[in-house]
Amino acid sequence: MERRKFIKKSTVISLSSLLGANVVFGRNLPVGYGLLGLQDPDPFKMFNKTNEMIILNDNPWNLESRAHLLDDTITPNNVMFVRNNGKIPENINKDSWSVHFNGESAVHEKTYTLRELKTRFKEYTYQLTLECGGNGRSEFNPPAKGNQWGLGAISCASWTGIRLKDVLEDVGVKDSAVYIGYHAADKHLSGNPSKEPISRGMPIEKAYQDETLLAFKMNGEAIPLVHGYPLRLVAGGWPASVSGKWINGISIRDKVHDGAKMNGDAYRVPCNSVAPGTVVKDEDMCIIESMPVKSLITYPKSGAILKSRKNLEIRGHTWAGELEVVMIECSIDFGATWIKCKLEKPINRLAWQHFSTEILFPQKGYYEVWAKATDSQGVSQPMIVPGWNPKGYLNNACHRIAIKVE
Ligand SMILES: Nc1nc2c(c(=O)[nH]1)N[C@H]1C(S)=C(S)[C@@H](COP(=O)(O)O)O[C@H]1N2
Ligand SMILES: [Mo]
Repeated sequence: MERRKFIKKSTVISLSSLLGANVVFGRNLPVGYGLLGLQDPDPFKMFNKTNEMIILNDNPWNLESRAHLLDDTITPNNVMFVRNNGKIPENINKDSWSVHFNGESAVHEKTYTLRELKTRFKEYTYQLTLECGGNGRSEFNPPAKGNQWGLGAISCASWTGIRLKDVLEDVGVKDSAVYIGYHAADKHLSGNPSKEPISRGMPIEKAYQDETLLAFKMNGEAIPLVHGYPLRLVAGGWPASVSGKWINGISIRDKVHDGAKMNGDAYRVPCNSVAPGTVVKDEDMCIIESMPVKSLITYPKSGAILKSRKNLEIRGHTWAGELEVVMIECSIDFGATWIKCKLEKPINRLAWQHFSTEILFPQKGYYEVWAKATDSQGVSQPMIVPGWNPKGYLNNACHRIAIKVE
């Protein structure tokens, strides 16, 4: 009878260090046995995220944050949402990375290495709000297909890079230019190399804004791979799909860019509002530009219990696409009355703003705290899910949290 072979003690020790835990019955492991704990790709470890994030999809990877995780004034990497349309590029070499500029409205075709971009152009740092156009999609009825985002597809990190406009001017832009389109290194899920998973862009005016960056740092460090290393576009205040990750090409177009996800229902909504469920003709759909006014209560966590009747601090962030938020109010009586909260100015254009207030609840019981922001054009957040659209974009309904006072 053949004796079963068991793995060596030294192998058990190295497995334990990989797992971060002692393999207690390691001496019973036969040679060649694959430990489950090692086989599972752990997205939290892989992407350096807290395991409180919500996995919406693993092919492609999509992870959502939660309101209470987003309490920091600047969103750290470990709680920043992840949105991918294709396969994350592998084996990126920053030393050979380059970006090719072309298009009908480019005076010259030109290729820059990443090093040239970093050394030839001036560096800027801005805090920029990136919200997925589909943030809040899960609340639409009839439901919309796609990742069922709740509240957590929003971030405001500090981005460092060069201005897209500086590079565009160096390339030379013809008067005929109306749009730029981006190209990136991620691969289509089908595996077809001639298909791009996403190739969106922005009007030339947005490309020329001071804050529109080709960024190579996030929160002072190299951008994490999943967020676009080594170079990404950041166009704050617009649906984050405009902020292409892993950028290796920019086309200067004489028409609206027609890359992947620029047409049909993708990142487009009915130009005029429609009844829920309506089939909308292609020519009646408009590309989403500046995102609507919105806010998020990040402290306390919904469901918090106050052990006695005392002042409770409420705080969070608010943003309004390209506009500023000028007022934010809270209600503890289901919207019957509202109190104004303290509101900070944005640190720079297109950064989210912080708000806070203190609430003394009148008596024991169950409450909801609602927050409602108003932008500089006098437009406020709706109480309920607004404007149905086929893909469930732009849900900026008020955020509510539950509080129990004992
Ligand atoms: N190359 C590339 N860029 C991309 C995407 C993508 O799939 N590929 N997704 C876009 C979308 S839809 C969003 S919401 C943001 C998400 O950025 P994040 O994953 O860094 O949070 O990246 C955008 N840029
Ligand atoms: Mo998105």
